Amino acid sequence: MSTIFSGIQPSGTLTIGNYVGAIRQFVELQNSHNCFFCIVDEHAVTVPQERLKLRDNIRSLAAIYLASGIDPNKSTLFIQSEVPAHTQLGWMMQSISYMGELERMTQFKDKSEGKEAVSSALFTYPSLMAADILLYNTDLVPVGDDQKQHLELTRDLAQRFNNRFLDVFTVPEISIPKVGARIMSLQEPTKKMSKSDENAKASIFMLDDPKKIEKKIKSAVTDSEGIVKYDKENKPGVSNLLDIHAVFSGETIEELERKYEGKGYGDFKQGVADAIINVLKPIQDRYYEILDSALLDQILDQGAEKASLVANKTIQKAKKAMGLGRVK
Ligand code: AQP
Repeated sequence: MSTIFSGIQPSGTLTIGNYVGAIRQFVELQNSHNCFFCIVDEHAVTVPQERLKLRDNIRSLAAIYLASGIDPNKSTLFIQSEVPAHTQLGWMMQSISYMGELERMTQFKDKSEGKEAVSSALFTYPSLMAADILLYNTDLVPVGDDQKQHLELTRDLAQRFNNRFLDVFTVPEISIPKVGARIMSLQEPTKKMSKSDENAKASIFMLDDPKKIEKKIKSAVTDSEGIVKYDKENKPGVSNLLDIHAVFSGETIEELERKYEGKGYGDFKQGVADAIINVLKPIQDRYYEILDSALLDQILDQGAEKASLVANKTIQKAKKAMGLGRVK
């Protein structure tokens, strides 16, 4: 059975972009793969976080994973900072990463743009991400389109390590969903939807109630044409809403274009909102049942233990390959 690793940052409440690009795929994949799903809190602190808020976000993300259908009997769910092997291998990965390749990462450019103080960890984020993935002998990484560049670097680092030292790492493949690989901001549809976007109207959060979802979809930026047609170049707002509708209702873009032919954006937007609410409502109900339960802690404890067993073996191999420590 091949192995899957993927992580999500607890940097805010998840958006429907995170759901579509990541979690939704995970739920399917856990039936046919050995899966490790991680709450990557050490990545979240590469930008400033409020201590108590971060703690809440970590727990909330764990509950969202479970409420969305991640089954702890099939998948290993754990918190990155509870498995120290991540930062250990992260350092080894940094030592074989080049400044030039890290400087080319668009996420670093986007997140550092216009900021006075940028942490060095934000710069070396992709090296830690490579470590996260490589620790588990991962064959496949399901992510949204925005992570493609980081994944390509992970593959380069794995190959570089294997060639320079010993053949320790599996070189992972990337899996990007066919529809909804990049859900865009509702207010600026040429920019991706993000959980840390300062404009709350730009994102639909997985815990938004039905009224809020309807309101945000109604105020989503479209155009003055009044025609529901997929055209990313000229109609980015409508195309984004079509992508969202398709993913949440299971209809194809063509079916939706036919369904809303001759109808205005009002009906279309109501359809988009209904499709999202139908999927999110049961997830939200389960979320509130799980959030404060002792079971959640048990699952995370067991997850950290299971992940550590695999990760520590890889660390031993990687240390030996690099000549770190003593021969035992
Ligand atoms: N808009 C999106 N459309 C599709 N997939 C998306 N992902 C993120 N945004 C979209 C996918 O969600 C997973 C988790 O992402 P992350 O939390 O590790 O970091 P991110 O990609 O930087 O996500 P955000 O929401 O934009 O977080 P912040 O605001 O903290 O930077 C990944 O698989 C990602 O591809």
